[in-house]
Amino acid sequence: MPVFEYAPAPESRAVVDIAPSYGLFIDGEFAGAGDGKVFKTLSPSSEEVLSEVAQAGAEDVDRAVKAARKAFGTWSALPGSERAKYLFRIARIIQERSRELAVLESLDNGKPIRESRDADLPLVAAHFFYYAGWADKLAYAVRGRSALNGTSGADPRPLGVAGQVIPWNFPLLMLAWKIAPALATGNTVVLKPAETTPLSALFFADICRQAGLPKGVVNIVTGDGSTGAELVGHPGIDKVAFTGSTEVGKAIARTVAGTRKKVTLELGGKAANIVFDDAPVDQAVEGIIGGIFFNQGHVCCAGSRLLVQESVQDELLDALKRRMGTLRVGDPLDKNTDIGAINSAEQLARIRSLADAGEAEGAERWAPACELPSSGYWFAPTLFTGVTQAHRIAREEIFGPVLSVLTFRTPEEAVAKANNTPYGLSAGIWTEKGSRILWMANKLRAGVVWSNTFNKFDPASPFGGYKESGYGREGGRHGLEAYLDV
Ligand code: TAP
Repeated sequence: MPVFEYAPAPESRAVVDIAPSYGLFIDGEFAGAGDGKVFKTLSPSSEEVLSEVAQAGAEDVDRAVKAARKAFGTWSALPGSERAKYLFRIARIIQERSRELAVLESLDNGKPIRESRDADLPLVAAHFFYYAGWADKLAYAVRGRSALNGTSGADPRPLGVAGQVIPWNFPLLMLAWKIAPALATGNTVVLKPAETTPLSALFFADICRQAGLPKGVVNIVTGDGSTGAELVGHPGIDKVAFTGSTEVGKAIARTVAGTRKKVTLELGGKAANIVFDDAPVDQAVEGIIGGIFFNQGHVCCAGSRLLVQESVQDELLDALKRRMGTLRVGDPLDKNTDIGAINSAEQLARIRSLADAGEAEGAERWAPACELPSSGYWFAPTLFTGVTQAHRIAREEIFGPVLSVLTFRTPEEAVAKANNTPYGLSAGIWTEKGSRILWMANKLRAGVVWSNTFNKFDPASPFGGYKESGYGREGGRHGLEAYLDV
């Protein structure tokens, strides 16, 4: 495997101007936390401190919720066509500033610039365009509603103030999934980005000002889990939208139980990517590579379990290993990089410990020869064979570039193994047989099933899980219902 030492790329770096410190964005203004607390955000590829960011406490969260409440009256009263204009404006500014935002995201998160530029940013803009289009058509947002209550043509009502908490793996994209439908439906928001990736949300706050969005409609409170818990528990919010781990999702469900708050949870996953013996090997290999190594495997719907039909196991694994040997790990700002930095020291420690557990439990570990950069957080693309369903690497979400390979003989066995997980977010099927795809898609307990592709996203398509992967849907028309009083 080629080795790429981390070397700052001055040219790309110059397109983004990161201030030495940032305040919270409340009621249209940036200001420090009431108690003056701050935390540092660093680049996981170099461990360089990028900026110092305000750590919101209970009083700051309270101020943000009150600002959102004050703004709700006028924002929700605007005709949908007027709200749409703001969302279209935001979408266009995101496109105009996409180079800057892509570099920022790669610096703060560690993801390859090719991915932030070609996947994250276009999808972020697409979400705002898509939901802008819905803002004046909300009477059609809830299926069957007009027929049920006879209010044909009347818009369903927004919920009020949404408290939104997002993770670090797709910082700006998760923000777009949350903020675009909330604003289109007339809600106002307080959003908390993850502690390790706060910067793109703060740049987005600047975009809101640039777009002339009325004060208080979007508020950004940066901080750690304690800030998230303050927001979720605040009595002034009407809706909680959370994306993150199943563990924190369960804690949030307990917090909001018995309150008036409506909640949607997008949680973890352990997807099966299922390859049948009639699948074109080269195409399947590309899908497996993209399924697990895209975004360093920090993807809730990552195809982290490869289920391969026994008769093609050897051929497929040979081709997969050859392809893994061509992956370039290193500087996220290098356009040739395939796998960037692991987002944090904590996440790296978790990936290492689960990979070590895989070896200790008897699975066979393989990685291409790979010397990793000396500073920053890195993990080589790794493959485990001889994995059984009892192994931790087959059961637990690793959220890193680690693939566990299991085999099956019959479609029934593939379905049983794929469904043998507490999660149910996504799955992939590789076969030439259309009837088998339909049969499998019906049997798989996964919110999204891809066939002969993987990790394909579209703002018009609903996304969400079964079982411990959460409840509620984001994206598409379904994503509007989560923000409407139906
Ligand atoms: P978490 O540790 O759950 O953190 C997610 C967010 O919740 C962060 O902003 C975090 O703040 C905050 N938080 C932590 N404790 C909280 C609490 N008690 N109350 C309220 N908020 C709290 O997850 P993560 O490590 O950032 O992200 C990885 C997980 O997200 C994976 O399990 C992944 O599968 C899941 N994920 C799911 C999806 C979908 S769509 N299903 C998409 C992306 C990621 P701090 O960052 O400061 O801890």
